[in-house]
Amino acid sequence: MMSWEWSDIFCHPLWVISTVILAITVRAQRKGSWDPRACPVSLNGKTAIVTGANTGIGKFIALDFARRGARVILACRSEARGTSALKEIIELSGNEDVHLRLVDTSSLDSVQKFATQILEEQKELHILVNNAGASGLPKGITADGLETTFATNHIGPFLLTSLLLDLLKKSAPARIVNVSSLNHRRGKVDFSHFKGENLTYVMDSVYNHTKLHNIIWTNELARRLQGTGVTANSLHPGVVMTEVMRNYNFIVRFLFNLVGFFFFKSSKEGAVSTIYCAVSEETEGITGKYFDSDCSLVLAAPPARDPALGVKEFEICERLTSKL
Ligand SMILES: *[C@@H]1O[C@H](CO)[C@@H](O)[C@H](O)[C@H]1NC(C)=O
Ligand SMILES: *[C@@H]1O[C@H](CO)[C@@H](O)[C@H](O)[C@H]1NC(C)=O
Ligand SMILES: *[C@H]1O[C@@H](CO)[C@@H](O)[C@H](O)[C@H]1NC(C)=O
Repeated sequence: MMSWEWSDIFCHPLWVISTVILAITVRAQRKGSWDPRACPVSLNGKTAIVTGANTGIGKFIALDFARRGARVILACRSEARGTSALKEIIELSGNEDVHLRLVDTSSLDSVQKFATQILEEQKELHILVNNAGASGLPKGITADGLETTFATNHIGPFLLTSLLLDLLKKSAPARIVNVSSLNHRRGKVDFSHFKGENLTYVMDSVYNHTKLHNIIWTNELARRLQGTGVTANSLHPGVVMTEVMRNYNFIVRFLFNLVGFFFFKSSKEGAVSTIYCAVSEETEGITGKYFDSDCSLVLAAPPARDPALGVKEFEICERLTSKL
């Protein structure tokens, strides 16, 4: 009679060896992407805003801009976490012109206040990185009557960008960069989602929808900005070990970290495609495009490239944010 244990399977040398080979192969594939350290572009005299800059890739994006000499505004939700990121970025970059401003993108009121403050304080704005986003948020409706993940990842950033658009135009050439995700390919367009209708909360589905809307919106924005000197692009940062996962339970995070140790990018690596869109000479003047995590130009999913959907997207987002 044969008997076996799970450990016989999982600890089998062949399994271990093939996993290690696979991990090394996958890691090796990350090489060859654009290298921010080799990019000489200076941001002296430029002003940049990075949302969600207190942690993960947002922090590395902000640090890169600070090292290039930009005035950097960290747009963060938590004052405590924002302050510690601020100190760290100033220390590492030696640039004192880095500032913390608070915003919670899930609240239209908070976005409005943030934008008002920026418009009062800044004469120019050259780079806006919409990086803040969350996945795995519990089901819920915000005070504005919007679904929580949609409000945080999409409608809040939409309003923020709209309110800062004139300042960006005035400062042209300027760049808007939206951190989307490969997950957008699994997203579906149903505008009733914005108010929390017809949604199922499984396997990141809501996050995936919001990331699709990010690109639809960005592309329509790019069409509207033709000729203004302001560009708008979106990108996939890569599968990054970030605190986007912080809303998941311990087990999910543990597994994510375990797998991630081998296969995922660090936050620093995840920041690269955003920095590429925001500062590189290669992307100057490029607009309405979607970049992969290795900085290559790729086609977003078909709905994201549909101009008719873009028009509708704009109409609906404007209506939802216009009661202010
Ligand atoms: C979404 O839900 C509403 C009711 O909340 C329903 O009338 C509508 O048909 C649904 N739409 C889709 C696409 O299922
Ligand atoms: C969301 O996207 C991720 C990554 O592409 C995928 O693994 C997951 O299954 C998607 N969720 C749904 C409900 O399609
Ligand atoms: C860029 O595109 C849209 C998606 O939100 C806009 O809503 C938003 O202004 C901006 N942000 C992100 C994260 O994509």
